[in-house]
Amino acid sequence: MNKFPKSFLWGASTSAYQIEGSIKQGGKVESIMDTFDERQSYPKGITGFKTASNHYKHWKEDIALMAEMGFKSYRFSISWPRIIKNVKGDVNLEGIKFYNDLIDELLKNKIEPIVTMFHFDTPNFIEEVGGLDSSNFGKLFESYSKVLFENYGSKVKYWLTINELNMFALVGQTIGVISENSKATKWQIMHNLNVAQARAIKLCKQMLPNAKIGPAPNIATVYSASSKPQDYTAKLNFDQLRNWIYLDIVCRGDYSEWFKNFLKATNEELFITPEEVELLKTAKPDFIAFNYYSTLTVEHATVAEYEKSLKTPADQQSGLVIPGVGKTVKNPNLEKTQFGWEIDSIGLKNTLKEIYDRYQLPMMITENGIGARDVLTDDNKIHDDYRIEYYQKHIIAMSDALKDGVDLIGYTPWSAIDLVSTHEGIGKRYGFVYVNRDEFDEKDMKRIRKDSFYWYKDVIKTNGKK
Ligand code: BGP
Repeated sequence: MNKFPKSFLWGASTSAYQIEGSIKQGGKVESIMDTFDERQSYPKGITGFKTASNHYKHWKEDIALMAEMGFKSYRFSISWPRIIKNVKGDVNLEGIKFYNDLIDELLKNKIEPIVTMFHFDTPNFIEEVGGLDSSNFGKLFESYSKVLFENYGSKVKYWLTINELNMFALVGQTIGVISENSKATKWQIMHNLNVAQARAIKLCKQMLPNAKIGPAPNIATVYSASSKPQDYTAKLNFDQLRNWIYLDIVCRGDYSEWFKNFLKATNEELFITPEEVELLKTAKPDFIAFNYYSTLTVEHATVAEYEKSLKTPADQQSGLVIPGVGKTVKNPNLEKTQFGWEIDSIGLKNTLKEIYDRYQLPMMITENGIGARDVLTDDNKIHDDYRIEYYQKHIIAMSDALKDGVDLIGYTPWSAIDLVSTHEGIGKRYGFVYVNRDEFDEKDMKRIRKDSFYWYKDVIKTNGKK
């Protein structure tokens, strides 16, 4: 018997730059992701963010499909460059209207909007004042947050600050979120993002006392590749640099002693003002949202190995090396997706328990899912039994964690409908709904329900009983 509470927020997730398309329409200005095709090291031209799933035009149809699946919630991101036009903060009213209509349509369908305020698509105008390297980033993020809270605060209860803040520091280059002009260290960028996040949380508390706001990093249990003490040490350190430092700062209000020592040991220094120290102390979240795809297995790595690894870029789930700390290796005990990401549903249960144990805050899983090369049959069907199997196992793991007492309030897997992968194009599909386009040919964008669509509909209807 499963343990999902009646109010459980079943739904799914997307992000603006990966689904909307229409990057030059509706008054949207350029973001760092709009030019990713030209900058990335993967095959050029496959990312397709320019058109993506053209949700900008198909949003009503897409929400109707979510309603048909019985979604209780929908986690989407608002595109900062669709809302703010320039460094002065001028507001794009067309952009405001787009999300207003979308939110109204969700509410009409009794779907709770869960809004990510910033999901990788930094507006390019921020470069004029130093981009992510500068503390100006946080100031501009706060002004943008104010516009969101003013316009949508009466309708949106759940706010997520920054998607996968940890990935900026860890794999920023691979997924294209760090500008080529950036000169700051990854830890300074992380700090500037932490301050931006704290500014948004503080403002939210002031402006919207009934709203709930939280961070949304990618968190994953870390295994030691062996029982060698060196590998276990790598596991402990990796845990910190991959997971905890990003949650400790926001939940506990200060960088941990571990992180301060790490900076000393690596001769790095953060530029932090006394005002920032105060701000970080006070801006506490109401819940923790996190994205989970798989666990990581690590072994000790030398600095030389790190240098070597720079030639093969890491992504969110594999190939990560932290100099002198550790590197991820394959886990022989786990199955893999077509794209080599390991599948570990027990790891999800453990990750939930680890987070809850450490912070005792309500949690939401805001991403989880399987990227695959789905095949459209001649009679327009997608038999994605592998996706159903993946979700089935992860839902059991969530139920088990609930039985063990964790406070989990929602699940919005990735993704509601097909969209463009961060760095592997439209060929890597995640949705419950197929969007008819391929890597090199934009077809009609027709939406087709996958087998997993009907399966998930039943899961929601029975509150996870399947
Ligand atoms: C997360 C991101 C998403 C998403 C997902 C899957 O890190 O928050 O934006 O795309 O990973 O990754 P990918 O698209 O690379 O397969």
